[in-house]
Amino acid sequence: NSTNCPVDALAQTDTLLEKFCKEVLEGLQSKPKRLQSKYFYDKEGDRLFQQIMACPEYYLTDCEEEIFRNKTKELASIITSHSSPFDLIELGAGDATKSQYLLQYLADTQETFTYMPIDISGNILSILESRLKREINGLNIRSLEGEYFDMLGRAAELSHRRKVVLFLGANIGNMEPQAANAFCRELRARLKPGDLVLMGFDLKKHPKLILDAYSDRAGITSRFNLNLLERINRELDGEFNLDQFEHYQSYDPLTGACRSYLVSKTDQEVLVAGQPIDFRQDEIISMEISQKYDPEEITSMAKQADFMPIGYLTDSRNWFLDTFWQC
Ligand code: AVI
Repeated sequence: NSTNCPVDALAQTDTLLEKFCKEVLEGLQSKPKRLQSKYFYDKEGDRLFQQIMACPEYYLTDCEEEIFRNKTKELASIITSHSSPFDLIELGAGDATKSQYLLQYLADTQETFTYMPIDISGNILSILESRLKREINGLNIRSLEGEYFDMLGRAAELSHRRKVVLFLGANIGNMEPQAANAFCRELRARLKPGDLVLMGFDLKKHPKLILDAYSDRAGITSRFNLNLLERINRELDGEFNLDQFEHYQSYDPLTGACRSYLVSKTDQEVLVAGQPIDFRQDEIISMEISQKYDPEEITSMAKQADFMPIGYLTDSRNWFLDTFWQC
């Protein structure tokens, strides 16, 4: 089977690395070629994503931060309106810049809860954990490294309180719309009546604003995409020449799909984990979707997954929306 990894060249016991290898080879042997954006986030990818969030064109973080900074009390009151004790679980917590406002507020108002950040990057979790312990007095924190649902299962073993699940930063947009619907259904199936979800969506807006956010002038988004090829070189004995690929971004206002690609500049053969991968000049690798929604689509996504939308908050420009869904 040509998609099998030559695992003898790799650490046999390292199942994460084996999965990475298998999924990379499957993606590069598909037509069209694709890679999964969840693999962007190694140490260098984490660093580049921090830089993207600080780019003037990348409005998403500023918008959601504005909601969490200016509307902390409203957010907290929806969470605590159900008077039973809760734990806060954050899927794809990253550096938790936005949720930190909420955590601080809940800690200041004497709520007793455990914060369980889940992320695929152990590197970002350890940075996060030491910062939050330093900055929020007495915060109970239990980091969980791994894929969302594996770690949600682990969180359910550790917590017997009502669950409030945060899924912020428009992370849902990094799934194809059908996969996002399936994700919401699965999330609902794993929660119980009374549990709450707080989810962040980037809204449809002027196409140029969206396209600019993903093709910043400083070229950081381009490096962020190319870093996955570099990661493959580092971890899977890849032989990509980064100069032979370029970043291309598109946004389709009809569907709300904002997509990134890497384009091969020449005909070339690249070895990855010992397997030859052929590229034609101008052939693309599909890298990431950042889907944009309108409020009606968000409501119907909630309903098809059997959640009840109970409230939402937006930033002052109406560019970003955080919605509460009740189980
Ligand atoms: C993490 N995620 C929501 C980001 C986004 O906007 O899709 C990742 C990203 N890709 C390029 N820029 C930012």
